Amino acid sequence: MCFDTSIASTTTTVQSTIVTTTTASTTTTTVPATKKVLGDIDGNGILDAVDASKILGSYAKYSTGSKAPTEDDLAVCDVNKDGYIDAVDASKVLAFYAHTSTGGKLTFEEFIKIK
Ligand SMILES: [Ca+2]
Ligand SMILES: [Ca+2]
Repeated sequence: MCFDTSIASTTTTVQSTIVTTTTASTTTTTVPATKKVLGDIDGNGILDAVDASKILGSYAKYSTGSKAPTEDDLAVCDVNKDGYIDAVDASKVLAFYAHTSTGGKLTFEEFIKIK
């Protein structure tokens, strides 16, 4: 007699236990490095006297020579791109602030180029 090979298809219902692991997403509130806006030190999207004074603060900090500005500092604070964070950068921000507050429509980049 022939052995019946047709195995009764055992429908194995694999009970996939969907484990909803709530991964505690540590939301680090660090601003992405790509979102650096020239001159906007405090990152509030507005260039104003606060940013200018922060640039001056950086200038004071770095002028002692005890600490060198980081790439990020330079990227944001060195608005005229001369490699130094100084009063010139702060005054550019202030001048731009004056420009925008009097209805000026130039972007900061455009403003730096012509002023
Ligand atoms: Ca700002
Ligand atoms: Ca500069």
